[in-house]
Amino acid sequence: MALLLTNATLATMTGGYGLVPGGAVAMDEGRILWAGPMAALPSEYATLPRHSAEGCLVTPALIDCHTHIVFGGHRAVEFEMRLQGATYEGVARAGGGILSTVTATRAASEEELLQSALARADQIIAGGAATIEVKSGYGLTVADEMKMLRVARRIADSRAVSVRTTHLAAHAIPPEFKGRADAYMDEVAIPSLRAAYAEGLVDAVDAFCEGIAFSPAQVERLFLVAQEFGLPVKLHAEQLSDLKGAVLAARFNALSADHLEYLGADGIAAMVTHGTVAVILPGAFYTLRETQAPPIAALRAAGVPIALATDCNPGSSPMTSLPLTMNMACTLFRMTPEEALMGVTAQAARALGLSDRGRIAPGLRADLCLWQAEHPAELSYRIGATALHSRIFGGQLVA
Ligand code: DI6
Ligand code: FE
Repeated sequence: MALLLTNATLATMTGGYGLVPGGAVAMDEGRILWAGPMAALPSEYATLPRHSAEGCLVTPALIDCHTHIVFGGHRAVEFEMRLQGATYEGVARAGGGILSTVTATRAASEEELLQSALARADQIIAGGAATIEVKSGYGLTVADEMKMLRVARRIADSRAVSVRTTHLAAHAIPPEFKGRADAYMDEVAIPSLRAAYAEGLVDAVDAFCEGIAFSPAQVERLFLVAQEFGLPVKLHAEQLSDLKGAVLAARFNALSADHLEYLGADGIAAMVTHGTVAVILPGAFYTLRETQAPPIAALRAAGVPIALATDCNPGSSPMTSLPLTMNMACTLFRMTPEEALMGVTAQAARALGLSDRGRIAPGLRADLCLWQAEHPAELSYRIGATALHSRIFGGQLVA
């Protein structure tokens, strides 16, 4: 159905905020036909059915480009342990952490996983998202990784949201492979990628490159298989130490390298050369009470696109709000509110390899957010408030 959205302050996110006061957006068949000041509306769109934005700020719908929202159980007890002095890495090495979520995820049925994932998706959507990336990585068997990816795909069947799936079997080494990470790569991570790809369940491939997870050499073997399938790669890199994961990822023309607290100058240079987006995850930094911030100023100076995401996961970032993510990125990392909004729209789209969304421009998907706000900086400025008025998804008004 065609629609003309009127009486809006547009933030088109084309080269910065791209503010258009008194703006309108014409759309049809799920796509934006035209956007600009109402005074300049081409006559061919004047007869479209109208919907007033009632003076709302209108932005591209937000994109959460890094989440782990499919999982069983929760980790509130680990949260308490860390408050009593345990560390994230210590809990992981003692067999808790990610592995406790693996146990709960393996035990859960596909239906149970879907219900809990939908509850989290609903919260992310309530913060303005229309596209959510969802990773596997808590199954760690071929069957359980496929189960997670199937659940991820099903989220889009029952909600007004697009889902992009990422295979992350190389997330942790399960107990049955303890001390045998290479065998895990050969017997689970790579076979599960082949099987999930054959079923059409994979849009991208990711891994956790870290002392408590996989080495760059192990990740490279997985990336070679992704390359064979023509699948784009991403990498959890430099979160807790500098293993030169970003250099490796960039060499494979990765869409993004994510976390990056310990990223060095060599990683930044490689990301510039290969157009790899930096995905910054302030929720994990905050939860783990990290002290080393990612090198935002150096990334900015080098011209690396910077995206933001919730990293919603039960261990290091039990967070489901992109507006709160934006606030944290500004306050903790000194990103500007404009960079933060770019980070959850245009740059998040790049981090997913999606050129059809993330800005308000002709030809792009008509995924929009209407906010009870006058200026886009308000979205980053408020703490924990949701100023979302309503959304338009694929050209249709949704609550
Ligand atoms: N880094 C993270 O922050 C999440 N995964 C990863 O590789 C944490 C996952 C968890 O603790 O459950
Ligand atoms: Fe993550």
